[in-house]
Amino acid sequence: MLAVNQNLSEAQLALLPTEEDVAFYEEHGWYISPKIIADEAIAEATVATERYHRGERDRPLSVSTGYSDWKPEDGYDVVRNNEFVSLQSEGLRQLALQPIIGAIAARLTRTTQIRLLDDQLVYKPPFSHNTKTAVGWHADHAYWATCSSQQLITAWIPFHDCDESRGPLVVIDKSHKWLGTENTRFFNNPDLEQMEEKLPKPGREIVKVPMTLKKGQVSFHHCWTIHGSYPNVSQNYRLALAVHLQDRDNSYQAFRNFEGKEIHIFDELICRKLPNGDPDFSDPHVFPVLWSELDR
Ligand SMILES: O=C(O)CCC(=O)C(=O)O
Repeated sequence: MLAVNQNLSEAQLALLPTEEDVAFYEEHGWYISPKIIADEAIAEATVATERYHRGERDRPLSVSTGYSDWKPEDGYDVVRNNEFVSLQSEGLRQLALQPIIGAIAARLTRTTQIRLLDDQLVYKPPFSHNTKTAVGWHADHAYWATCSSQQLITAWIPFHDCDESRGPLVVIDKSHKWLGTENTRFFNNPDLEQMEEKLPKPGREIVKVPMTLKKGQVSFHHCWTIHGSYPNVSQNYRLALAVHLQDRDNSYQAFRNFEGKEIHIFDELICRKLPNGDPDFSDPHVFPVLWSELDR
C-alpha cells in the first residue's frame, strides 16, 4: 500500500483531522477544518463562477435537464443553485477536487477512497426585503436514496469570510443520529422556523450550529446531518460550493419509496453502467477520485 500522504505537503498533512477530531465528527455529525484552501484557488473559482453564471460551460453535461441549474432568465435577485458544476467548469473543478478535501473526508469517514458524488454552487444575493435566501432544512442522504453508503459526506466551501449575517450553512448538532429523517427534503423551503416544527426531533433540544468560517476554511457534514443555511442579511453576496462526496464502498442500490415508487437520482443518467445494468457510482468521468490510499 502506498503512503497516505502522497500529493500532500508536510504543511497540509499537519492540517488533517486528528483522531480526536474524527471522534468529534462521529459524535456531532460535523467538523470545521483550519484554513486549507489558498486564496488564489478561491479567486480562480470566483472568476469561474462569473463565467458559469453567464452561461459559459467548458464541458456541458450529456443530459441537460433534471438537475438544479439556475439560468439568467430565472432572475438575478434569487438564490442561484447550480448542480454538477465541477463536471462542467474547469475553474470550479480545480476547487472541488482538491486532494486535501478528499484526504480530510477520508479521515472523517474512515475510508480509503473519496470520490465526487455531486456538487452545488449556491449564490445568495445581497439582502433585499423581497427575497428569502435561507436554504431549508434537509439531510443530504434523503436526496440520495439509491446510494448504499451511510458514510457520504459533504464539504462546504464559502468563497469569503462567512459570519452569521452572510447566510452561513447551519447544522443541527448530532441530528445524524436521529431516526426518521429519510424524507427530510426541504431544501427549497426557506421558512426555517416553521419547518423546524416538522423535523423528526426525538424529544431533544435542537442545537443549531452556524458554520461561521474564515475564507479558506471548509466545513464537513455527515449525509444524515440535518442542515440548511441562514438568510443573507448582509450587503454583500454570499457564494459557496458544496462538494458532495462518496466513500470507497458506496455503490448503486435499487430503491422504492413507501408508496412502492422506484426512486432514481440524476447521477444515474450520466454515468456508465455495470455489466449487470446498474449505474456505476465509480465511473471516473462522473465521479472523479479526490483521494485514494490504495490506488496511488
Ligand atoms: O450553501 C448553502 O446554502 C447550502 C448548501 C448545502 O445544503 C450543503 O452543503 O449540503
